[in-house]
Amino acid sequence: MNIIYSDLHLAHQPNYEIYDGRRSAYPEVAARVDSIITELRRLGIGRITKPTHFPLRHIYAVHQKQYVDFLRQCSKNLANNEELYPSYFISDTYAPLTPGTFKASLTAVDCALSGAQKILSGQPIVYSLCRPPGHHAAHHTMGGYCYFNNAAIAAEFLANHGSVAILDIDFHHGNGTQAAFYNRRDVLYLSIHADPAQRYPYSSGFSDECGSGPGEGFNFNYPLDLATTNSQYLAVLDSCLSEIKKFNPDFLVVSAGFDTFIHDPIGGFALTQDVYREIGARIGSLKLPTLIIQEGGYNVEYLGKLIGNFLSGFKLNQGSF
Ligand code: Q9C
Ligand code: ZN
Repeated sequence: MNIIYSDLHLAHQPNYEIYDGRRSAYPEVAARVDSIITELRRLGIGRITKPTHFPLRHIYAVHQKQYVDFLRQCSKNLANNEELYPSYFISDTYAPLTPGTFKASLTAVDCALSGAQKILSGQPIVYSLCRPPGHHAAHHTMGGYCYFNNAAIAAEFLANHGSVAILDIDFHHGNGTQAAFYNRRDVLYLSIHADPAQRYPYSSGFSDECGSGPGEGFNFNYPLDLATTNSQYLAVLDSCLSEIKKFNPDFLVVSAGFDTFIHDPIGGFALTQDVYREIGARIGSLKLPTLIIQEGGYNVEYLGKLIGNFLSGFKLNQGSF
């Protein structure tokens, strides 16, 4: 298994988010990556390589050019330690721009695309350790700790070579990813997440959002109760997996968030650490070429362990098919 990682994410370290009108601690911290990489090194389960750089046109396939230009220019013009919430381009108050945001976000995209490239060249599983995460970023909006939609950009890249299913297991609905492929039938989107009536992003992720036009029937949302247990979660995962089998894609992209963990500080179903091995194993049993993209997960102490479990289970079951 290949693991794509770069330390350039360190350029992005916001000091605060605005929650309920007040400044509060920013949960999407750089230490998340240390937690992950330390555990993956300890387990020795993959070969860690740096991303290569890809041209901006891959980002323009998902995001508006003015939005990309704005992010670049704005990051450049900010003073040290300054954080900006640019009204036209934001969907909420959880994604500030800082001087290093553009560079870090571009690196996260490079991690995703480098992973996709490896999948195209025949690797069965790649884990792209993207930070910042991406699935809330839409055509011209940042939000929910996300700036560029790493998973959507990688899926679009893979879609030039075959059909793609995106399975989003972050605690939050991937509103940006859903929107990117809502009217497409060559890219299936499925998401298991907290009921948006109760949790972020509030305005999408309901079960009646099924796709539109030619994409009707190619979008699946599974909103769940906050008290969801391991066995309830696995049953819903199985429904997703049977939809994916029916669709029979050439590639699978997993938007892998670990904020579903019971002790996550901002998310959290009732899922315990061992279930991630089983979640990985079941997804791996599809035996599809799979690109795993890191999304959320904010319990820094456990995060590495959760991902280690997930990838170990995945690898064990997928084998090298
Ligand atoms: N103080 C991802 O997991 N809610 N984004 C903030 C907590 C925003 C999560 C409220 C959650 C965004 C990628
Ligand atoms: Zn999340």
